[in-house]
Amino acid sequence: MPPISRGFHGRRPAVDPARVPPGQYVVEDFPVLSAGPTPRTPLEEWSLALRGEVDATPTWSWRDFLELPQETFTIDIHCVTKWSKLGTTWTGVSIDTLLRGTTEAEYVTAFSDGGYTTNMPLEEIVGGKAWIVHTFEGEPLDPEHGGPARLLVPHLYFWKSAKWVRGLKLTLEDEPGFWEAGGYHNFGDPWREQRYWSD
Ligand SMILES: Nc1nc2c(c(=O)[nH]1)N[C@H]1C(S)=C(S)[C@@H](COP(=O)(O)O)O[C@H]1N2
Ligand SMILES: [Mo]
Repeated sequence: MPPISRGFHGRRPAVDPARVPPGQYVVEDFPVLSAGPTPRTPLEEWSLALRGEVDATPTWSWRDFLELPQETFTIDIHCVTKWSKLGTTWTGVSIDTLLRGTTEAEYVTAFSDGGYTTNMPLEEIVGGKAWIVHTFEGEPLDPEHGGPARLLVPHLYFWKSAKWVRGLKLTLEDEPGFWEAGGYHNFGDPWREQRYWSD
């Protein structure tokens, strides 16, 4: 028996404070944050596309997508509304695997069923830093969390991780996405607390 009661907090795994960006708190649950209704695209109609300034603009069906090399990894995620969730495990396809061919593009806009968009410099999603994921903790990703597939860019605030993603548009110029045009920071680094335009 431990000498001191853990009180009303219950049993919690120890948190390494070095993993929690400034102003964030750690949650055990997985909050849902969606700007609109959850789209339900049947898998037979689903596709993933590369568009814009890239010399190969492939489209993958659901089956094609699942046949690409898959990676399973465990990572921390940080929402601008201040929750962080540590040690989440995902399976999906690295953006490096999707981006064939050369590109002059400097920026990328992810686009989703339902019209959501989010933008970032292209270099933020290559080099093993981002994936399109379809499995969370070994189970198909819930529609509420972006299933069948979402972008995952864990080193930026979670609004960059577009749910229900259907493609990536590569661009020469930066094009602010849904929340970026609505007052959220254009880059969104949680370690620099880049939450809003003014940060
Ligand atoms: N398509 C789409 N993607 C989205 C959003 C959205 O409203 N639509 N919300 C973003 C925001 S603000 C956050 S914090 C995360 C929330 O993901 P979750 O609901 O899985 O926690 O998804 C991001 N991706
Ligand atoms: Mo968010």
